[in-house]
Formats: sequence, C-alpha cells, structure tokens
Amino acid sequence: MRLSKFFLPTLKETPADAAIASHQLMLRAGMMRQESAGIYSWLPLGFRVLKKVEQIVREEQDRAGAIEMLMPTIQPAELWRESGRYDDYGDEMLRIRDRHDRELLYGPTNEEMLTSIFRNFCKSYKELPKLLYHIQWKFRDERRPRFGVMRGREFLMKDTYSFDLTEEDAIKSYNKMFVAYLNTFARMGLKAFPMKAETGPIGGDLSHEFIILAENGESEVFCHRDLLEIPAPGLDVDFNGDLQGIVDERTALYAATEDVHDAEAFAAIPDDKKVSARGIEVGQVFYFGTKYSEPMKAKVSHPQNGEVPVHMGSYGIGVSRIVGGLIEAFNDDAGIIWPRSVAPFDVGILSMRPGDDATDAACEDVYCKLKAAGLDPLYDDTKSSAGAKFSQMDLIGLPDQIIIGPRGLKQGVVEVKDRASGERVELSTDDAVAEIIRRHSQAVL
Ligand code: 5CA
Repeated sequence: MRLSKFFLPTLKETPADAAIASHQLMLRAGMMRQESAGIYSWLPLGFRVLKKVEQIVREEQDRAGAIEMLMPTIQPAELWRESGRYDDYGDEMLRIRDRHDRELLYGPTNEEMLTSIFRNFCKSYKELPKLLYHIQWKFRDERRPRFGVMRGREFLMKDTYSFDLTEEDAIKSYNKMFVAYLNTFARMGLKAFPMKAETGPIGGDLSHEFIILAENGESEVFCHRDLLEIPAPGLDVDFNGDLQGIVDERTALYAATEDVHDAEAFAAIPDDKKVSARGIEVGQVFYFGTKYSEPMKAKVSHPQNGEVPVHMGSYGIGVSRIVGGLIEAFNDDAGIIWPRSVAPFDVGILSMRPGDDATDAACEDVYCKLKAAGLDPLYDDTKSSAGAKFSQMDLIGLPDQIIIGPRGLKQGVVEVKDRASGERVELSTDDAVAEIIRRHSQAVL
C-alpha cells in the first residue's frame, strides 16, 4: 500500500478525553473514531489489526475442532423469554421494536439462539459432541463504556457453544477451548493466564477468565507467580487426546479474579510467590450444564435413558478488546509496537526524497520485492518532512522500517530499523529485503 493512496488520519495531539495509552494511541494512530459513547468506526489501519486478531482466533478455533457459522445481531425477544433471561438481563440489553411492534433485541450473547438452532436439528446423542462458533458484533448497553474499545457498547466477540451428552464429555469440550485459548493469545504475543471467575449473567458454576496483566486493566486479580512462567502448550497439541493434564497444570496453582478471591487460600502462598495485580479480561469460558437446554427443551435421545437435555458451555473472546489490550502490552513514548503476527502492515518503507530518481527507483524495487515475497509493506511516498515521517511511522508501530534516501544510496545502502529495540543497521537494498523476510518468517508460528 502506498501511503499517498491510503487513509491514515493520524493526530498530533493526544485527545483529552482518552484516559489510557491504548485509547489515546488508537485515536492518534488513526485506527478508529468514536461515533457515540462506546461505539466506534474502525478506520483502515485499525480494521487491519482487527482482521488479523480475528483470523488468529478463527484458526485456533478451527484447529480445536470448532465449526464456524454466523448468527444475526438482531434476535427475537421470545427466545430470551424461554430461558428466562429477557427480564433478568436488565438495562444492559438494547431492546428494539419493529414496524409490526414485535419485540427484538441487539444480541449481547447467543446462548438462546444456538440452543434453539441445536434443538431444531439435533435429536440424537450420535450427533454429539458439537462445538459451534461465530464471530459477530454484540451490543451491551454498559453503564460505563470507557477506555475506548476495551469496554465498548458495540464490540466484536468470538463466541463458541458446546453440546455434549454428559458433564464428563462437556468438560472435555471445556478443556479444548481452554487449551485453544492459551495458544490463541500466545500467537498474538500475549501472555494470558486462566483465573477462576464468577459466572454472572451467563450462569453455571465453572468458569475461567483469561487475563493479561496490565497496569490499566479493569480487573483486580490474584495468583501464584509460578503460573506466569508456564509456556503455552504449542500448536502441535492433539485436540482429540486427553487435555486434562494441560488444564490441571494451570488450574492447580491459585489464580482468581476479585469476585471469587479467597483471601485465606491466597495467604497460604509464600510471600515471594504472591501476585496481586490488575489485568484485562480477553476471554472467558463457562460450563453451565443444562441451564439453557432444560428450559428450552434442547434434548437428545440417550443410548439408555430416553431423552435427556444436553450439557452445554460457552466460550467468548473479546476480539475488539484485544486490539486495545495489545496496545496496552506493547507501546512506548513514541507510539505502538505491534507484534509481527497482528501488525496492520509488515514493514514501513520511508522515502527520504520522493522525486529523486535513485530514491524512487530503490523504494519501488524494495516495495515490489517485499510484495512478491508475500509481505504487506506500507510505502510512505508522501512529501512530508523526514521528521514527520519518522514520528508517524513510529506512532503506528509497524515492526520494521526501511529508510531509503539519496545519501545512503550513494554508499549503496539503506537503513533497516527495528521498531521495538530501535536498533538500526545499514544494508544493501537486496540484503534489507532478505533481512525483513527473515525476521517475518521467524515470527510466524
Ligand atoms: N456467552 C459468553 C461466552 S461466549 C459471554 O458472553 N462471555 S463474556 O460476557 O465473558 O464475554 C466474552 C468476552 O467478550 C469477554 O471475555 C471480553 O473479552 C469481551 N467483552 C465483554 N464485554 C465487553 C465490552 N463491553 N467491550 C469489549 N469487550 C467485551
């Protein structure tokens, strides 16, 4: 992409009403614009990151055996009356009436709808287990939308729903999602830790939140320090095998969110292993048995026992929230520092003198070679000053930059800058291209 053709409305000033780094940087880097409290337009740069995050989430769901589908944002109220949640959900639900005076709502989650789809088509235990998911916008009329996309009213969520014959089988589905989540966040460069959590309006009595530690996180969390050292299971996990060991290793150590914190159990941890911190909830998994299948009559034939309600769980990831969470985890005074797996472009090319024949030719050459190698470069071919180009490129946080100008070219070199470390090396144009390709291939999991 040539910057002269792109749409990148970056801001010089830090917006006054944005309280935390991610919110400020998303606005300054031209990633999004607020349309109403907690409702945002995703501008092209932000949209690219959102899509990258979404794709990693999708690939890890697919790897774990979940099947993708798409349900609507608008749902009929009757479904929610069946489960009893239409009244229970309260003011967070956006209620709508259509021209026939039918009651609708903008979905805050989809337990009812998928339970209804399931009961419509699946009647036998032979169809189980099933894991179905979609990635769709949700609406929750949050009392205090804040911190930009972190607590929005409209937000993008991946939600998966599991259907099993027994509790024992349902725990296997729970474990699949638990393990898939560890790998999902690791692929984005995030360290997310499972912590015991309250089940709230979703229900059930088994739940874990996946938390990334961050000073500005909304959640207060408590855990054993050793949990922070356990690496992600890795992409070669066998999702058809027994995953209980992987889950047990991580749930044996104390880890809880504020709502379910057990001060006594925490006190028993040696002082040097106690972690009390703030965090961002990037995902949550729930097992709630027959909470929806019982009242909504989602039953299957049992091999011995007639008809039984299915055991269910649901599993959410805050796709749009993760974009903010990534920036909280990866930024410095100059701006954002994207991990390579989610960066909006792989590399920036900065032309120090557009219009100079040698510079234009070298930029074009590097741009074409990077594209031919399957990379996605952003080529700053604009007439802005060198200083403005440097600070804008640092602000938007592409992992690598190639700086090309007439002075270097006379010596046969361009400059390659690593955004995270600030390290600069001088290389020939071909070596610069090879170096970027090398860095990129190392980052791909
Ligand atoms: N149905 C279940 C699981 S699919 C569910 O809705 N779970 S949830 O309420 O925990 O939401 C799932 C994830 O969505 C959360 O972990 C969080 O990362 C994200 N999320 C929830 N509310 C918001 C919000 N207001 N803004 C941005 N992300 C949110």
